[in-house]
Amino acid sequence: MAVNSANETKVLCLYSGGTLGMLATAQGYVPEKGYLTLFSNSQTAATYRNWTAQNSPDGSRPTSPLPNNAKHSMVGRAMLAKTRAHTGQLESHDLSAHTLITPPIGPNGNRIRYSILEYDPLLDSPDMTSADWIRLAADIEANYSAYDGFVILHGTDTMAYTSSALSFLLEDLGKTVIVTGAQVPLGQLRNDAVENTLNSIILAGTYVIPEVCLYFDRKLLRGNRTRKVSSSDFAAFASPNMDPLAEQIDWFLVNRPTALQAFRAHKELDNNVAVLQIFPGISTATVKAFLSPPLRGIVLESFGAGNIPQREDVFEVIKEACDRGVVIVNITQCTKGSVLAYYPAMRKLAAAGVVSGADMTPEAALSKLSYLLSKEELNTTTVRQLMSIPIRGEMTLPDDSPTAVSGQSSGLEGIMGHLLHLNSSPDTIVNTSRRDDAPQTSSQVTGSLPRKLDEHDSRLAESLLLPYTLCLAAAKDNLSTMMDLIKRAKTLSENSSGHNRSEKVGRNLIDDLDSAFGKNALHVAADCGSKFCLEALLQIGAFVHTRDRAGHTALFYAERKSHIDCIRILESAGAHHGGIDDVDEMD
Ligand code: ASN
Repeated sequence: MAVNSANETKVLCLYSGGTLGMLATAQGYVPEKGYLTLFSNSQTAATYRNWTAQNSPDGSRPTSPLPNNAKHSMVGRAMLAKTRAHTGQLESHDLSAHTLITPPIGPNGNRIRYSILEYDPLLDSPDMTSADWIRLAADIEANYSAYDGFVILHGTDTMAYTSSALSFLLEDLGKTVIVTGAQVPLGQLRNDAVENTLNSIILAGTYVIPEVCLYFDRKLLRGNRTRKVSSSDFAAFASPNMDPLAEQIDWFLVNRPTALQAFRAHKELDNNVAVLQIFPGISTATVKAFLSPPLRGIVLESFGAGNIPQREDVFEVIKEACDRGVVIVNITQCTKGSVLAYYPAMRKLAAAGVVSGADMTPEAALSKLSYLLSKEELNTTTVRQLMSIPIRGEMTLPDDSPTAVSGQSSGLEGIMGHLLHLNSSPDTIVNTSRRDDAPQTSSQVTGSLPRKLDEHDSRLAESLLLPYTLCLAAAKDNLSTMMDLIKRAKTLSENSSGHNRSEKVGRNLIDDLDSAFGKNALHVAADCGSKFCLEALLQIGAFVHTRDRAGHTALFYAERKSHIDCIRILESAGAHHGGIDDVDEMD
Protein backbone atom coordinates (compact mmCIF):
# COMPACT_ATOMS: atom_id res chain seq x y z
CA MET A 1 0.00 0.00 0.00
CA ALA A 2 1.16 3.51 -0.74
CA VAL A 3 1.99 5.51 2.36
CA ASN A 4 1.46 9.12 3.23
CA SER A 5 4.03 11.50 4.46
CA ALA A 6 2.99 13.49 7.56
CA ASN A 7 1.49 16.37 5.64
CA GLU A 8 -0.10 14.35 2.92
CA THR A 9 -3.57 12.83 2.68
CA LYS A 10 -4.97 10.52 0.03
CA VAL A 11 -8.18 10.79 -1.93
CA LEU A 12 -9.65 8.28 -4.34
CA CYS A 13 -11.85 9.66 -7.14
CA LEU A 14 -14.32 7.16 -8.52
CA TYR A 15 -15.25 8.44 -11.97
CA SER A 16 -18.60 6.98 -12.98
CA GLY A 17 -19.41 9.31 -15.90
CA GLY A 18 -21.60 12.37 -16.41
CA THR A 19 -21.29 15.55 -18.45
CA LEU A 20 -18.15 16.50 -16.52
CA GLY A 21 -15.88 14.45 -18.78
CA MET A 22 -18.04 14.31 -21.91
CA LEU A 23 -17.00 15.36 -25.36
CA ALA A 24 -19.14 17.55 -27.66
CA THR A 25 -19.92 15.49 -30.79
CA ALA A 26 -22.42 15.76 -33.65
CA GLN A 27 -24.78 13.55 -31.57
CA GLY A 28 -24.43 15.80 -28.53
CA TYR A 29 -22.38 15.23 -25.39
CA VAL A 30 -21.03 11.69 -25.04
CA PRO A 31 -18.81 10.13 -22.35
CA GLU A 32 -15.22 9.86 -23.54
CA LYS A 33 -12.78 7.37 -22.03
CA GLY A 34 -9.67 8.89 -20.50
CA TYR A 35 -10.68 12.46 -21.31
CA LEU A 36 -11.26 13.66 -17.74
CA THR A 37 -8.11 12.13 -16.37
CA LEU A 38 -6.03 13.65 -19.15
CA PHE A 39 -7.50 17.03 -18.35
CA SER A 40 -7.10 16.76 -14.61
CA ASN A 41 -3.38 16.27 -15.14
CA SER A 42 -3.08 19.56 -16.94
CA GLN A 43 -5.40 21.39 -14.52
CA THR A 44 -3.48 20.21 -11.50
CA ALA A 45 -0.28 21.16 -13.22
CA ALA A 46 -1.72 24.64 -13.84
CA THR A 47 -2.70 25.02 -10.18
CA TYR A 48 0.74 23.86 -9.26
CA ARG A 49 2.45 26.31 -11.59
CA ASN A 50 0.43 29.20 -10.10
CA TRP A 51 1.29 28.08 -6.63
CA THR A 52 4.96 27.75 -7.50
CA ALA A 53 5.04 31.22 -9.00
CA GLN A 54 3.47 32.67 -5.85
CA ASN A 55 5.49 30.76 -3.32
CA SER A 56 8.97 30.44 -4.67
CA PRO A 57 10.95 33.66 -5.03
CA ASP A 58 12.61 32.68 -8.27
CA GLY A 59 9.62 30.78 -9.61
CA SER A 60 11.60 27.57 -9.53
CA ARG A 61 10.00 24.24 -8.72
CA PRO A 62 10.09 22.91 -5.18
CA THR A 63 11.99 19.67 -4.91
CA SER A 64 8.98 17.40 -4.88
CA PRO A 65 7.85 17.05 -8.48
CA LEU A 66 4.25 17.21 -9.67
CA PRO A 67 2.45 15.47 -11.16
CA ASN A 68 3.98 12.47 -9.47
CA ASN A 69 3.14 10.41 -12.49
CA ALA A 70 0.93 11.92 -15.13
CA LYS A 71 -0.60 8.65 -16.16
CA HIS A 72 -4.27 8.26 -15.40
CA SER A 73 -5.67 5.20 -13.81
CA MET A 74 -7.91 2.85 -15.75
CA VAL A 75 -7.91 0.14 -13.15
CA GLY A 76 -10.91 -2.17 -13.25
CA ARG A 77 -12.90 -2.83 -10.11
CA ALA A 78 -12.03 -6.51 -10.11
CA MET A 79 -8.38 -5.65 -9.59
CA LEU A 80 -9.01 -3.60 -6.49
CA ALA A 81 -9.76 -5.97 -3.69
CA LYS A 82 -7.17 -8.21 -2.21
CA THR A 83 -6.89 -9.42 1.33
CA ARG A 84 -4.56 -7.70 3.69
CA ALA A 85 -2.92 -10.55 5.50
CA HIS A 86 -2.14 -9.15 8.93
CA THR A 87 -5.42 -7.34 9.62
CA GLY A 88 -7.88 -9.31 7.56
CA GLN A 89 -9.07 -6.04 6.03
CA LEU A 90 -9.53 -5.39 2.34
CA GLU A 91 -6.86 -3.38 0.66
CA SER A 92 -6.98 -1.54 -2.62
CA HIS A 93 -4.94 -2.27 -5.65
CA ASP A 94 -1.84 -0.11 -5.37
CA LEU A 95 -2.74 3.03 -7.28
CA SER A 96 0.33 4.91 -6.12
CA ALA A 97 1.94 4.78 -9.54
CA HIS A 98 -1.02 6.66 -10.97
CA THR A 99 -1.44 9.47 -8.49
CA LEU A 100 -1.40 13.22 -8.83
CA ILE A 101 -0.64 15.59 -6.01
CA THR A 102 -1.86 19.06 -5.15
CA PRO A 103 0.30 21.88 -3.86
CA PRO A 104 0.07 22.52 -0.09
CA ILE A 105 -3.53 23.43 0.54
CA GLY A 106 -5.97 24.42 3.25
CA PRO A 107 -5.58 25.27 6.93
CA ASN A 108 -2.91 22.63 7.59
CA GLY A 109 -0.92 23.11 4.42
CA ASN A 110 -1.52 19.46 3.50
CA ARG A 111 -0.82 18.15 0.07
CA ILE A 112 -3.44 15.82 -1.31
CA ARG A 113 -2.40 12.82 -3.33
CA TYR A 114 -5.29 11.63 -5.47
CA SER A 115 -5.97 8.85 -7.90
CA ILE A 116 -8.73 8.65 -10.46
CA LEU A 117 -10.40 5.31 -10.96
CA GLU A 118 -12.27 5.48 -14.23
CA TYR A 119 -15.26 3.19 -14.64
CA ASP A 120 -15.90 1.25 -17.79
CA PRO A 121 -18.32 2.05 -19.30
CA LEU A 122 -18.67 5.69 -18.30
CA LEU A 123 -22.37 6.40 -17.89
CA ASP A 124 -24.74 9.22 -18.63
CA SER A 125 -26.35 9.19 -15.18
CA PRO A 126 -29.97 8.45 -16.27
CA ASP A 127 -28.57 5.04 -17.27
CA MET A 128 -27.44 4.27 -13.74
CA THR A 129 -29.30 1.63 -11.74
CA SER A 130 -29.21 0.43 -8.16
CA ALA A 131 -26.50 -2.05 -9.24
CA ASP A 132 -24.23 0.92 -10.00
CA TRP A 133 -24.86 2.38 -6.54
CA ILE A 134 -23.87 -0.95 -5.01
CA ARG A 135 -20.74 -1.04 -7.17
CA LEU A 136 -19.72 2.40 -5.90
CA ALA A 137 -20.35 1.32 -2.31
CA ALA A 138 -18.33 -1.88 -2.80
CA ASP A 139 -15.41 0.04 -4.35
CA ILE A 140 -15.35 2.46 -1.43
CA GLU A 141 -15.34 -0.48 0.97
CA ALA A 142 -12.51 -2.22 -0.92
CA ASN A 143 -10.39 0.95 -0.81
CA TYR A 144 -11.55 2.28 2.55
CA SER A 145 -8.41 1.73 4.58
CA ALA A 146 -6.05 2.99 1.86
CA TYR A 147 -7.59 6.46 1.46
CA ASP A 148 -8.55 9.34 3.73
CA GLY A 149 -11.49 10.46 1.61
CA PHE A 150 -13.47 9.68 -1.53
CA VAL A 151 -14.85 11.77 -4.39
CA ILE A 152 -17.42 10.34 -6.80
CA LEU A 153 -17.52 12.03 -10.19
CA HIS A 154 -21.04 11.58 -11.47
CA GLY A 155 -23.68 12.93 -13.83
CA THR A 156 -26.01 15.51 -12.36
CA ASP A 157 -29.33 14.06 -13.57
CA THR A 158 -29.48 11.30 -10.98
CA MET A 159 -26.83 12.57 -8.58
CA ALA A 160 -29.36 13.19 -5.79
CA TYR A 161 -30.50 9.55 -6.06
CA THR A 162 -26.96 8.18 -5.93
CA SER A 163 -26.02 10.42 -3.01
CA SER A 164 -29.12 9.36 -1.11
CA ALA A 165 -28.63 5.65 -1.83
CA LEU A 166 -24.96 5.75 -0.83
CA SER A 167 -25.78 7.49 2.43
CA PHE A 168 -27.73 4.40 3.42
CA LEU A 169 -25.48 1.75 1.88
CA LEU A 170 -22.33 3.07 3.58
CA GLU A 171 -22.97 1.98 7.14
CA ASP A 172 -21.12 3.60 10.05
CA LEU A 173 -19.16 5.70 7.62
CA GLY A 174 -16.17 7.39 9.24
CA LYS A 175 -14.61 9.19 6.26
CA THR A 176 -15.60 11.91 3.84
CA VAL A 177 -17.43 10.90 0.67
CA ILE A 178 -18.30 13.68 -1.79
CA VAL A 179 -20.37 13.26 -4.94
CA THR A 180 -19.87 15.93 -7.57
CA GLY A 181 -20.16 16.60 -11.28
CA ALA A 182 -20.77 19.45 -13.66
CA GLN A 183 -23.35 21.11 -15.84
CA VAL A 184 -20.75 21.91 -18.51
CA PRO A 185 -17.93 19.53 -19.53
CA LEU A 186 -14.41 20.48 -18.60
CA GLY A 187 -13.52 20.66 -22.29
CA GLN A 188 -15.69 23.77 -22.66
CA LEU A 189 -14.17 27.16 -22.02
CA ARG A 190 -16.70 28.32 -19.40
CA ASN A 191 -17.25 25.24 -17.26
CA ASP A 192 -17.97 24.27 -13.68
CA ALA A 193 -16.19 20.92 -13.90
CA VAL A 194 -12.72 22.04 -12.85
CA GLU A 195 -13.87 23.97 -9.81
CA ASN A 196 -16.32 21.32 -8.61
CA THR A 197 -13.79 18.53 -9.00
CA LEU A 198 -10.79 20.25 -7.44
CA ASN A 199 -12.77 21.73 -4.55
CA SER A 200 -14.29 18.32 -3.79
CA ILE A 201 -10.84 16.74 -3.75
CA ILE A 202 -9.56 19.49 -1.46
CA LEU A 203 -12.50 19.11 0.94
CA ALA A 204 -12.25 15.31 1.00
CA GLY A 205 -8.50 15.47 1.58
CA THR A 206 -8.64 18.15 4.25
CA TYR A 207 -11.60 17.43 6.52
CA VAL A 208 -13.10 14.37 8.16
CA ILE A 209 -16.80 14.81 7.40
CA PRO A 210 -18.17 11.30 7.87
CA GLU A 211 -21.12 11.66 5.53
CA VAL A 212 -22.08 11.23 1.92
CA CYS A 213 -22.06 14.85 0.74
CA LEU A 214 -22.83 16.51 -2.56
CA TYR A 215 -20.60 19.39 -3.63
CA PHE A 216 -21.80 21.82 -6.27
CA ASP A 217 -21.34 25.49 -6.99
CA ARG A 218 -19.31 26.22 -3.83
CA LYS A 219 -21.69 24.49 -1.48
CA LEU A 220 -21.31 21.23 0.38
CA LEU A 221 -24.71 19.68 1.01
CA ARG A 222 -25.81 16.55 2.85
CA GLY A 223 -26.28 14.11 -0.03
CA ASN A 224 -29.60 12.68 1.11
CA ARG A 225 -31.10 16.18 1.44
CA THR A 226 -30.44 17.26 -2.14
CA ARG A 227 -32.53 17.75 -5.26
CA LYS A 228 -31.52 18.79 -8.74
CA VAL A 229 -33.33 22.10 -9.14
CA SER A 230 -31.97 23.46 -12.40
CA SER A 231 -31.24 21.78 -15.70
CA SER A 232 -28.77 24.46 -16.76
CA ASP A 233 -27.62 26.77 -13.93
CA PHE A 234 -24.30 26.15 -12.25
CA ALA A 235 -26.29 26.28 -8.99
CA ALA A 236 -27.97 23.01 -9.97
CA PHE A 237 -28.60 21.54 -6.52
CA ALA A 238 -30.53 22.64 -3.47
CA SER A 239 -31.09 21.26 -0.02
CA PRO A 240 -34.50 22.78 0.61
CA ASN A 241 -35.01 21.53 4.15
CA MET A 242 -31.49 21.77 5.53
CA ASP A 243 -28.72 24.35 5.49
CA PRO A 244 -25.53 23.50 3.60
CA LEU A 245 -22.96 21.58 5.62
CA ALA A 246 -20.37 23.98 4.39
CA GLU A 247 -19.87 27.26 2.82
CA GLN A 248 -17.85 27.58 5.98
CA ILE A 249 -18.07 24.12 7.51
CA ASP A 250 -20.84 23.98 10.08
CA TRP A 251 -19.61 21.33 12.51
CA PHE A 252 -22.95 21.38 14.33
CA LEU A 253 -24.67 20.04 11.24
CA VAL A 254 -22.06 17.44 10.33
CA ASN A 255 -23.09 13.93 11.24
CA ARG A 256 -21.04 12.39 14.05
CA PRO A 257 -21.05 8.61 14.27
CA THR A 258 -21.69 7.60 17.86
CA ALA A 259 -21.99 3.82 17.63
CA LEU A 260 -18.80 1.89 18.18
CA GLN A 261 -19.17 0.14 14.85
CA ALA A 262 -16.70 -0.27 12.02
CA PHE A 263 -17.59 0.92 8.54
CA ARG A 264 -19.03 -1.56 6.08
CA ALA A 265 -20.94 -1.30 2.82
CA HIS A 266 -24.36 -2.89 2.55
CA LYS A 267 -24.55 -4.41 -0.92
CA GLU A 268 -28.19 -5.07 -1.55
CA LEU A 269 -31.20 -2.99 -2.52
CA ASP A 270 -34.82 -4.01 -3.07
CA ASN A 271 -35.97 -2.73 -6.46
CA ASN A 272 -39.67 -3.31 -5.74
CA VAL A 273 -40.21 0.29 -4.76
CA ALA A 274 -41.83 3.20 -6.60
CA VAL A 275 -42.95 6.79 -6.30
CA LEU A 276 -46.65 7.54 -6.66
CA GLN A 277 -47.39 11.20 -7.23
CA ILE A 278 -50.96 12.07 -6.34
CA PHE A 279 -52.70 14.49 -8.72
CA PRO A 280 -56.22 15.94 -8.67
CA GLY A 281 -58.72 13.34 -9.83
CA ILE A 282 -56.29 10.38 -9.81
CA SER A 283 -58.26 7.19 -10.42
CA THR A 284 -58.60 4.43 -7.84
CA ALA A 285 -57.47 1.97 -10.52
CA THR A 286 -54.19 3.83 -10.92
CA VAL A 287 -53.56 3.82 -7.18
CA LYS A 288 -54.49 0.16 -6.96
CA ALA A 289 -52.20 -0.77 -9.88
CA PHE A 290 -49.31 1.01 -8.19
CA LEU A 291 -49.85 -0.80 -4.92
CA SER A 292 -50.01 -4.27 -6.48
CA PRO A 293 -47.36 -6.99 -6.06
CA PRO A 294 -44.46 -7.23 -6.57
CA LEU A 295 -44.18 -3.70 -5.19
CA ARG A 296 -43.26 -3.76 -1.49
CA GLY A 297 -42.64 -0.08 -0.85
CA ILE A 298 -44.28 3.11 -2.10
CA VAL A 299 -43.27 6.71 -1.66
CA LEU A 300 -46.57 8.60 -1.77
CA GLU A 301 -46.02 12.17 -2.94
CA SER A 302 -48.97 14.03 -1.49
CA PHE A 303 -50.12 17.65 -1.67
CA GLY A 304 -48.92 20.37 0.68
CA ALA A 305 -48.45 19.21 4.24
CA GLY A 306 -49.29 15.59 3.36
CA ASN A 307 -52.82 15.88 2.08
CA ILE A 308 -54.64 13.65 -0.44
CA PRO A 309 -58.23 13.68 -1.79
CA GLN A 310 -60.73 12.60 0.86
CA ARG A 311 -62.08 9.60 -1.04
CA GLU A 312 -63.08 6.41 0.70
CA ASP A 313 -62.22 4.33 -2.40
CA VAL A 314 -58.64 5.60 -2.28
CA PHE A 315 -58.29 5.07 1.48
CA GLU A 316 -59.62 1.54 1.07
CA VAL A 317 -57.01 0.44 -1.49
CA ILE A 318 -54.29 2.08 0.56
CA LYS A 319 -55.40 0.31 3.72
CA GLU A 320 -55.67 -3.01 1.90
CA ALA A 321 -52.04 -2.60 0.66
CA CYS A 322 -50.78 -1.68 4.14
CA ASP A 323 -52.55 -4.73 5.57
CA ARG A 324 -50.71 -6.87 2.99
CA GLY A 325 -47.41 -5.48 4.31
CA VAL A 326 -46.67 -2.83 1.66
CA VAL A 327 -44.74 0.00 3.29
CA ILE A 328 -46.22 3.36 2.23
CA VAL A 329 -44.39 6.55 3.13
CA ASN A 330 -46.05 9.92 2.84
CA ILE A 331 -43.91 12.86 1.69
CA THR A 332 -44.85 16.22 0.22
CA GLN A 333 -44.74 17.27 -3.43
CA CYS A 334 -43.63 20.70 -2.24
CA THR A 335 -39.95 21.45 -2.63
CA LYS A 336 -39.78 22.76 0.92
CA GLY A 337 -41.52 21.72 4.11
CA SER A 338 -42.71 18.65 5.89
CA VAL A 339 -45.68 16.32 6.26
CA LEU A 340 -47.72 17.47 9.25
CA ALA A 341 -50.92 16.01 10.67
CA TYR A 342 -53.07 19.07 9.86
CA TYR A 343 -55.96 17.59 7.90
CA PRO A 344 -58.37 14.70 8.42
CA ALA A 345 -57.05 12.90 5.34
CA MET A 346 -53.64 12.58 6.93
CA ARG A 347 -55.05 11.08 10.09
CA LYS A 348 -56.93 8.57 7.92
CA LEU A 349 -53.72 7.71 6.09
CA ALA A 350 -51.97 7.18 9.41
CA ALA A 351 -54.86 4.99 10.63
CA ALA A 352 -54.54 2.91 7.44
CA GLY A 353 -50.85 2.27 8.24
CA VAL A 354 -49.13 4.93 6.11
CA VAL A 355 -46.06 6.39 7.79
CA SER A 356 -44.94 10.00 7.62
CA GLY A 357 -41.69 10.68 5.81
CA ALA A 358 -41.58 14.23 7.27
CA ASP A 359 -39.38 16.42 5.03
CA MET A 360 -37.53 13.69 3.14
CA THR A 361 -36.80 14.26 -0.53
CA PRO A 362 -38.32 11.70 -2.92
CA GLU A 363 -34.78 10.54 -3.74
CA ALA A 364 -33.94 9.93 -0.09
CA ALA A 365 -37.30 8.30 0.70
CA LEU A 366 -37.08 5.95 -2.27
CA SER A 367 -33.51 4.84 -1.67
CA LYS A 368 -34.06 4.48 2.09
CA LEU A 369 -37.08 2.29 1.46
CA SER A 370 -35.13 0.22 -1.05
CA TYR A 371 -32.27 -0.15 1.47
CA LEU A 372 -34.42 -1.10 4.46
CA LEU A 373 -36.58 -3.54 2.50
CA SER A 374 -33.44 -5.35 1.37
CA LYS A 375 -32.57 -6.20 4.98
CA GLU A 376 -34.09 -9.59 5.65
CA GLU A 377 -33.66 -9.23 9.39
CA LEU A 378 -36.11 -6.29 9.50
CA ASN A 379 -39.82 -7.01 9.67
CA THR A 380 -42.46 -4.67 8.21
CA THR A 381 -43.15 -2.95 11.51
CA THR A 382 -39.46 -2.15 11.98
CA VAL A 383 -39.12 -0.90 8.41
CA ARG A 384 -42.09 1.41 9.01
CA GLN A 385 -40.58 2.65 12.26
CA LEU A 386 -37.21 3.30 10.67
CA MET A 387 -38.82 5.09 7.72
CA SER A 388 -40.35 7.58 10.12
CA ILE A 389 -37.16 8.52 11.98
CA PRO A 390 -33.80 9.86 10.76
CA ILE A 391 -31.09 7.22 10.39
CA ARG A 392 -28.56 9.25 8.37
CA GLY A 393 -29.72 12.81 8.97
CA GLU A 394 -32.02 12.49 5.95
CA MET A 395 -35.06 13.99 7.70
CA THR A 396 -36.02 16.38 10.45
CA LEU A 397 -38.95 15.41 12.62
CA PRO A 398 -41.43 18.28 12.92
CA ASP A 399 -41.11 18.47 16.68
CA ASP A 400 -37.32 18.07 16.54
CA SER A 401 -35.98 20.71 18.82
CA PRO A 402 -32.35 20.93 19.89
CA THR A 403 -31.92 19.38 23.30
CA ALA A 404 -31.48 22.08 25.84
CA VAL A 405 -28.15 21.87 27.61
CA SER A 406 -28.05 23.17 31.10
CA GLY A 407 -25.95 26.26 31.54
CA GLN A 408 -25.13 25.40 35.13
CA SER A 409 -21.58 25.81 36.28
CA SER A 410 -19.50 22.66 36.33
CA GLY A 411 -17.02 22.01 39.08
CA LEU A 412 -14.15 22.87 36.78
CA GLU A 413 -15.86 25.97 35.51
CA GLY A 414 -16.23 26.98 39.12
CA ILE A 415 -12.51 26.57 39.66
CA MET A 416 -11.72 28.44 36.46
CA GLY A 417 -14.22 31.08 37.36
CA HIS A 418 -12.67 31.50 40.78
CA LEU A 419 -9.21 31.79 39.27
CA LEU A 420 -10.40 34.37 36.82
CA HIS A 421 -12.77 36.20 39.21
CA LEU A 422 -15.57 35.24 36.84
CA ASN A 423 -18.01 34.39 39.58
CA SER A 424 -17.39 37.17 42.06
CA SER A 425 -20.14 39.72 42.39
CA PRO A 426 -19.09 43.38 42.19
CA ASP A 427 -20.01 43.71 45.88
CA THR A 428 -17.70 40.92 46.90
CA ILE A 429 -14.86 42.47 45.00
CA VAL A 430 -15.44 45.90 46.49
CA ASN A 431 -15.82 44.51 50.01
CA THR A 432 -12.74 42.34 49.72
CA SER A 433 -10.66 45.16 48.47
CA ARG A 434 -11.72 47.32 51.43
CA ARG A 435 -10.82 44.80 54.12
CA ASP A 436 -7.65 45.83 55.86
CA ASP A 437 -6.60 42.28 56.71
CA ALA A 438 -7.28 40.92 53.22
CA PRO A 439 -4.26 39.83 51.23
CA GLN A 440 -3.57 42.22 48.43
CA THR A 441 -4.28 41.18 44.93
CA SER A 442 -2.00 42.14 42.09
CA SER A 443 -4.53 44.67 40.90
CA GLN A 444 -4.59 46.32 44.30
CA VAL A 445 -0.82 46.52 44.19
CA THR A 446 -0.95 48.22 40.82
CA GLY A 447 -3.67 50.48 42.14
CA SER A 448 -6.68 49.30 40.14
CA LEU A 449 -9.64 47.39 41.52
CA PRO A 450 -10.11 43.80 40.33
CA ARG A 451 -12.80 44.05 37.75
CA LYS A 452 -15.55 41.52 37.22
CA LEU A 453 -14.98 40.32 33.70
CA ASP A 454 -17.89 41.21 31.51
CA GLU A 455 -19.79 38.43 29.85
CA HIS A 456 -17.84 38.69 26.64
CA ASP A 457 -14.45 38.56 28.36
CA SER A 458 -15.43 35.70 30.60
CA ARG A 459 -16.65 33.68 27.64
CA LEU A 460 -13.46 34.41 25.79
CA ALA A 461 -11.33 33.34 28.74
CA GLU A 462 -13.29 30.16 29.16
CA SER A 463 -13.19 29.30 25.51
CA LEU A 464 -9.44 29.74 25.48
CA LEU A 465 -9.01 27.39 28.41
CA LEU A 466 -11.60 24.77 27.51
CA PRO A 467 -9.59 22.86 24.88
CA TYR A 468 -6.58 22.59 27.22
CA THR A 469 -8.63 21.45 30.18
CA LEU A 470 -10.48 18.96 28.00
CA CYS A 471 -7.18 17.37 26.96
CA LEU A 472 -6.08 17.37 30.59
CA ALA A 473 -9.27 15.62 31.65
CA ALA A 474 -8.82 13.11 28.81
CA ALA A 475 -5.21 12.49 29.84
CA LYS A 476 -6.30 11.76 33.42
CA ASP A 477 -9.29 9.67 32.27
CA ASN A 478 -11.49 11.98 34.34
CA LEU A 479 -14.78 11.24 32.63
CA SER A 480 -17.13 13.43 34.65
CA THR A 481 -14.94 16.53 34.29
CA MET A 482 -14.54 15.86 30.59
CA MET A 483 -18.29 15.59 30.08
CA ASP A 484 -18.88 18.73 32.15
CA LEU A 485 -16.47 20.63 29.95
CA ILE A 486 -18.16 19.43 26.79
CA LYS A 487 -21.54 20.46 28.16
CA ARG A 488 -20.16 23.84 29.09
CA ALA A 489 -18.71 24.35 25.62
CA LYS A 490 -22.10 23.59 24.12
CA THR A 491 -23.76 26.14 26.36
CA LEU A 492 -21.15 28.73 25.49
CA SER A 493 -21.64 28.28 21.79
CA GLU A 494 -25.43 28.22 22.02
CA ASN A 495 -25.40 31.48 23.92
CA SER A 496 -23.07 33.23 21.53
CA SER A 497 -24.05 34.72 18.23
CA GLY A 498 -21.95 34.91 15.12
CA HIS A 499 -18.74 33.11 14.31
CA ASN A 500 -16.81 34.21 17.35
CA ARG A 501 -14.26 32.27 19.35
CA SER A 502 -16.76 30.92 21.93
CA GLU A 503 -19.02 29.58 19.25
CA LYS A 504 -16.13 27.99 17.40
CA VAL A 505 -14.82 26.32 20.52
CA GLY A 506 -18.27 25.03 21.36
CA ARG A 507 -18.61 23.52 17.94
CA ASN A 508 -15.12 22.18 17.55
CA LEU A 509 -14.03 21.38 21.08
CA ILE A 510 -13.58 17.66 20.65
CA ASP A 511 -11.84 18.16 17.29
CA ASP A 512 -9.48 20.89 18.49
CA LEU A 513 -5.91 20.16 17.44
CA ASP A 514 -4.36 23.34 18.75
CA SER A 515 -4.16 22.71 22.48
CA ALA A 516 -2.11 19.60 23.10
CA PHE A 517 0.85 19.66 20.72
CA GLY A 518 -1.30 19.15 17.65
CA LYS A 519 -3.42 16.39 19.16
CA ASN A 520 -7.11 16.38 19.99
CA ALA A 521 -8.70 14.84 23.08
CA LEU A 522 -9.10 11.44 21.38
CA HIS A 523 -5.36 11.26 20.53
CA VAL A 524 -4.52 12.27 24.09
CA ALA A 525 -6.87 9.69 25.62
CA ALA A 526 -5.41 6.98 23.36
CA ASP A 527 -1.86 8.00 24.21
CA CYS A 528 -2.55 7.99 27.95
CA GLY A 529 -4.59 4.79 27.96
CA SER A 530 -7.67 6.68 29.17
CA LYS A 531 -10.20 4.07 28.14
CA PHE A 532 -13.30 5.62 29.75
CA CYS A 533 -12.75 9.01 28.17
CA LEU A 534 -11.76 7.41 24.88
CA GLU A 535 -14.98 5.41 24.66
CA ALA A 536 -17.10 8.38 25.72
CA LEU A 537 -15.47 10.65 23.14
CA LEU A 538 -16.30 8.18 20.37
CA GLN A 539 -19.85 7.86 21.66
CA ILE A 540 -20.39 11.60 21.47
CA GLY A 541 -19.06 11.77 17.94
CA ALA A 542 -15.28 12.19 17.98
CA PHE A 543 -13.97 11.17 14.57
CA VAL A 544 -11.96 7.96 14.80
CA HIS A 545 -9.95 8.67 11.62
CA THR A 546 -8.80 12.23 12.43
CA ARG A 547 -5.04 12.59 12.08
CA ASP A 548 -3.08 14.84 14.42
CA ARG A 549 -0.62 17.42 13.15
CA ALA A 550 2.03 14.70 12.89
CA GLY A 551 -0.29 12.67 10.65
CA HIS A 552 -1.17 9.98 13.20
CA THR A 553 -4.56 8.61 14.22
CA ALA A 554 -5.56 7.74 17.78
CA LEU A 555 -4.95 4.03 17.05
CA PHE A 556 -1.27 4.74 16.43
CA TYR A 557 -0.85 6.21 19.91
CA ALA A 558 -2.78 3.43 21.64
CA GLU A 559 -0.68 0.82 19.84
CA ARG A 560 2.59 2.59 20.51
CA LYS A 561 1.96 2.38 24.24
CA SER A 562 0.22 -1.02 24.02
CA HIS A 563 -2.97 0.22 25.65
CA ILE A 564 -4.89 -2.94 24.82
CA ASP A 565 -8.33 -1.73 25.99
CA CYS A 566 -8.00 1.46 24.00
CA ILE A 567 -6.89 -0.47 20.90
CA ARG A 568 -9.98 -2.67 21.21
CA ILE A 569 -12.33 0.28 21.60
CA LEU A 570 -10.79 2.12 18.66
CA GLU A 571 -10.89 -0.95 16.43
CA SER A 572 -14.52 -1.58 17.30
CA ALA A 573 -15.20 1.97 16.05
CA GLY A 574 -13.50 1.15 12.75
CA ALA A 575 -9.96 2.43 13.34
CA HIS A 576 -7.38 0.87 11.03
CA HIS A 577 -3.76 1.20 10.00
CA GLY A 578 -2.59 3.29 7.13
CA GLY A 579 -0.64 6.30 5.95
CA ILE A 580 2.11 7.74 8.10
CA ASP A 581 1.22 5.37 10.97
CA ASP A 582 2.65 2.47 8.97
CA VAL A 583 5.82 4.37 8.14
CA ASP A 584 6.50 5.23 11.77
CA GLU A 585 5.72 1.69 12.85
CA MET A 586 8.51 0.47 10.63
CA ASP A 587 11.00 2.93 12.15
N1 ASN B 1 -26.88 13.92 -18.49
C1 ASN B 1 -25.81 14.27 -17.62
C2 ASN B 1 -25.71 13.18 -16.57
O1 ASN B 1 -26.47 13.20 -15.64
C3 ASN B 1 -26.05 15.62 -17.01
C4 ASN B 1 -24.86 16.20 -16.30
O2 ASN B 1 -24.00 15.52 -15.79
N2 ASN B 1 -24.79 17.51 -16.21
O3 ASN B 1 -24.91 12.30 -16.67
